Amino acid sequence: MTRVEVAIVGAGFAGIGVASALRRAGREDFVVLERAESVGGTWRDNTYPGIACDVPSHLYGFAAHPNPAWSGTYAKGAEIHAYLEHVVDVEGLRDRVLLRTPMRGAAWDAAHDVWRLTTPSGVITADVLVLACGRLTEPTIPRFAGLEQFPGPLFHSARWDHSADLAGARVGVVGTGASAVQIVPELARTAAHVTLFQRTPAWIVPRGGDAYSDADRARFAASPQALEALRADLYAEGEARFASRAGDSAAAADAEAVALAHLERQVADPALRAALTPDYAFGCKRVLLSDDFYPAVASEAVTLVPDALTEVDGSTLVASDGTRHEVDALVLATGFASTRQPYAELVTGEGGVTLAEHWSGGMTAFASTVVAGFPNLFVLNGPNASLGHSSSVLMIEEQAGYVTRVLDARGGRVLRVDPEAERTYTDEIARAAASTRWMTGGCRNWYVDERSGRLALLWPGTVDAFRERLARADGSEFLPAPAIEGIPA
Ligand code: N01
Repeated sequence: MTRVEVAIVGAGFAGIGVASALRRAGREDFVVLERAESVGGTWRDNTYPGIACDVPSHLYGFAAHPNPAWSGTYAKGAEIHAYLEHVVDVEGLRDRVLLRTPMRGAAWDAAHDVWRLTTPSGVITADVLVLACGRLTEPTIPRFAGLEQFPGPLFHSARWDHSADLAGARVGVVGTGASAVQIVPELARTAAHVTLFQRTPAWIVPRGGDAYSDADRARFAASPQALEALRADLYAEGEARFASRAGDSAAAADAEAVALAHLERQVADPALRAALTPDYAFGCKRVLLSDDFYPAVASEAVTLVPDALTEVDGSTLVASDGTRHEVDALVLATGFASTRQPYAELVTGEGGVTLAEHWSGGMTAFASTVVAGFPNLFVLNGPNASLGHSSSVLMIEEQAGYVTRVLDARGGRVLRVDPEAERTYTDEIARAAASTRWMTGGCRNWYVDERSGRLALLWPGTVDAFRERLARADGSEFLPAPAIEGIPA
């Protein structure tokens, strides 16, 4: 049996971020459980053609690990995966990461005030449990009638089957989210034909960006100050973008005009343009950045079916308008189970209540990080910790800072979140979210819990506001330790 102070579950950006923060704060007694063969989370799992990050590379990394070697304004998926491997090495975390070690369950042992984690290689006992399991990890596969009988290659965008030869094949793609807009232009270049099923068009703005030259990279390497200044500029640009994504109608109208002009410039056919024009508020769904999606859709290589896929009949895909489309392969870019995280089923807190039960009306946590009924537990990237306007890594860094601060102040005490603090914080979020486009924009998005209608995934503010909110958490979110008979509390 392994005994540690802190067990972190997941070795993606969040797990690596919190492990680095612990180490930098002088904590050594921790392990990171990773179910897969390597670290990297999203950037290990998503290997589809065209994968890149649509957040600028110099903002999409840890502040403590600027990377002068990024290939361009937007990093490719494989580079980001390599970056995370590099951070694990330079932070000295390699021997702390237990690969191929899934958490099968974690239960609070109230008799001993510890978490007991079940893994295939035995039980790990930890004072503190950090869930850094990701929030877009579990592919959503819609239940299309006949899907199982589809005769050709069939896979989800996050489980790309590189053994499938799609060059020269007729490929069906379902979905028009951030993954699909990167995949479709690549497939349009290589496949015989692409048939794209669009249930809801996305708002798309120009991406721009350049490859960095060797001279750029040398300049970044020679001047850490230049890199820091670039990151600060990108941060400020991101924060300025918040208004257009949230509730400010003037800012949204400006951004919407940019998106419509982009569509008009890139798609000449009015009927196709109409089919690609969203009928819900700008910002309600994640705004996408792409310069090559519209040209691909407008090209001969792609047929846009402006309807949902509803049925699979052998190798024929049937859309909700009844049209039938023959394909050889099928790619499901249908997103992820965001509101019901599978890890929540595995974690049992006080009184035998699972995290999934506690979250039956949607995920909640005080400071987006600590949960009533789950002592000494932290969740990263879970309730209200995602962003629609800037880099998620910034949020992870803030949460990791909160974890180390709280642990430093803990002493030996068990941290029990005051349920009232969690409720008040949740109400605060609901008030801030109420007038935002995520709630009022007339779309379906992965940020809102379908059971309660609450904004459960997104932080409804700027990164600065999150930092300020966490700074205001002064420890009163935790219940005082109960008095022990004979010893004053
Ligand atoms: O998934 P999604 P994603 N017929 O849920 C459609 C991040 N990300 O993998 O909108 C037809 O956005 C569904 O339609 P609708 C980013 O945070 C980041 O693309 O529900 N379509 C939708 O169009 C992003 O938000 C990067 O009506 C069907 C699509 O499937 C998140 O990951 C890159 C359908 C799912 O879109 C998820 O993006 C990639 C059907 N029957 C991803 N069923 C970066 O660059 C579902 N759909 C940082």
